[in-house]
Amino acid sequence: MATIFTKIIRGELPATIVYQDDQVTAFKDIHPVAPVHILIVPNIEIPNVNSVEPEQEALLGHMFTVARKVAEQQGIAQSGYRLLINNGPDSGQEVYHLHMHLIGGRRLGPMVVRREE
Ligand code: DGP
Repeated sequence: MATIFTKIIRGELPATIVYQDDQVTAFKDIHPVAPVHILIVPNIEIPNVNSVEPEQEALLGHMFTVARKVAEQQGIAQSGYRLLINNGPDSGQEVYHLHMHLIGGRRLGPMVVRREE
């Protein structure tokens, strides 16, 4: 079964794609938490960081150069942005196809809200 992101990458489901090459695809998050909220996704299915392999290091590094390009394209390279990867249940990962959130366009506040124990 293809993941929902694979279907977007193949053009089988609609999405606003802002960048695509033979290794990664970047598209707007359907539930944005900020004015800019883009998902940068490898074209191959890697469930999450627990599954990454040493031979995928070039691909994983490429996700960062694409993040740089997309941040510039979206006009937030200088104002700043956050890159975030959820991994597993405690993180709230919903889609088990590795993806980097690129979030910006406003002051983002603390990375994780401190919880009173
Ligand atoms: P995560 O919790 O890190 O697994 O984030 C999954 C994100 O994917 C979440 O912010 C919403 C987004 N998302 C889920 N389904 C779709 C979809 O069909 N299209 C788009 N563009 N984004 C989606």
